[in-house]
Amino acid sequence: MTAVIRPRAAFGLMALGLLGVCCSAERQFDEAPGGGSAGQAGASGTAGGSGVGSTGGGGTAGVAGFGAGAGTAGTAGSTSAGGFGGSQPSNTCGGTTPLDDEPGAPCGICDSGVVMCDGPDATACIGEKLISTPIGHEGTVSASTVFNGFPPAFAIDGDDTTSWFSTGPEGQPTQFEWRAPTTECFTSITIVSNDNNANPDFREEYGFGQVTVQILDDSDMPVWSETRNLTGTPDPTTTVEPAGVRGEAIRLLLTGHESPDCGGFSELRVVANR
Ligand SMILES: [Ca+2]
Repeated sequence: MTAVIRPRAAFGLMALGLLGVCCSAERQFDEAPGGGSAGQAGASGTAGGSGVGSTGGGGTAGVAGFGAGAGTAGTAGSTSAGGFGGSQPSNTCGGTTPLDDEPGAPCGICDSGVVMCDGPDATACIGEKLISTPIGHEGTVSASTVFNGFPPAFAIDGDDTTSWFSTGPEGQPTQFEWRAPTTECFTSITIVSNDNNANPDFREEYGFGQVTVQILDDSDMPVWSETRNLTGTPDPTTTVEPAGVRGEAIRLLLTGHESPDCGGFSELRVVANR
């Protein structure tokens, strides 16, 4: 290393010439210009978290060497690996697509099923009851009027040659009620005419002009209703399909009596999902 002559060195040379030896001064002069040690490499950055997708942080800068001269620069820390791509889950099934129905909620006919996950981005209605069951014979029946010898029970005996008959118009709709032992999920209600009555004389002119079918809840409040015309005679066999309405009774409001002294039908068919 070439010594640079500085004022202090000049003084040293001068002192050497004048005073002979000044070792300590010369030793300091020889060692001072040496370079510092290399800086430490920066630490590697921390990898980004899984699923977040952010890039990992850069390494920290190397530490400069010590000493009078600058040390070599520290090596920058290696760049960390980026996080895995993708977005964070945003629905309760683990996917990112908004779900149509929330898992755990009731679903299906009469809320008989439960919404469950069907993969990360879909749901399905599980456990829905879809078995159509004829239950007309399980009910108890009554009517606002009864023609002697033709009781309401004739309308649920499974025989379309027998009919219930009322005593004719009564200033308000004639009512026929069917009541279940417990709540049912109604899907179909059919009124069968007198067309096949055992007595041919009863087959025509003993029907009605219109029927309103109501489903009643356990407080006898209507929760569903549909009105149908019964044009012609015998009345057309008429079916209404509530598509799954929970209730405990069915009420028919019958108007437009075809005869002033009698009117009825042969069967009330009731279907429920169980
Ligand atoms: Ca019958």
